Amino acid sequence: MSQNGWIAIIVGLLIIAAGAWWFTSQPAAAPAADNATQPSGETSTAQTGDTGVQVGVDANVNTAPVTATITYSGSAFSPSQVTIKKGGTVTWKNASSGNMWVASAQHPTHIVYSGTSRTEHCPDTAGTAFDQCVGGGDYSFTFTKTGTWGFHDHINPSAFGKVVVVE
Ligand SMILES: [Cu+2]
Repeated sequence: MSQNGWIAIIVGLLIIAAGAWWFTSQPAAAPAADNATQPSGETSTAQTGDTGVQVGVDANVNTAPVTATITYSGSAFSPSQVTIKKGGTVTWKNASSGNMWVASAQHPTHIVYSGTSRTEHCPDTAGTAFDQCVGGGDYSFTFTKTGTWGFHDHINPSAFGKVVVVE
């Protein structure tokens, strides 16, 4: 019985030693796997997602450019939509072989941006009406009103687009 008792103690110590070895050797590998999968898969994605949304909203408000360039091919504007900050300037490059006449919606009056019709505001020497007022080459306009402002080529009204002006 006493021999069995010693055997039991030795076996018990071996089990404890094996358990201690297992616990000390296991964490070395396990946390590495945890770090590789769980934090990046769960915690870090959640944080990135939250942060990303926050930054994305701020970025849209704060990083709207103050200038934009739109190229006209003669049949279409590219890009057809741009977003700029209030006070920013959009330049239309005429890459067509003919004339371009950029103007505010609505064709043919061009009344939407300025509140005045084409016959009232052309020629607009102050440049406050969103209207090129004549067929020609490149055109630039500085937007002082927030909103979504449609435009078109008055010579070819099937070509159109919009300028979004944000605060
Ligand atoms: Cu027009």
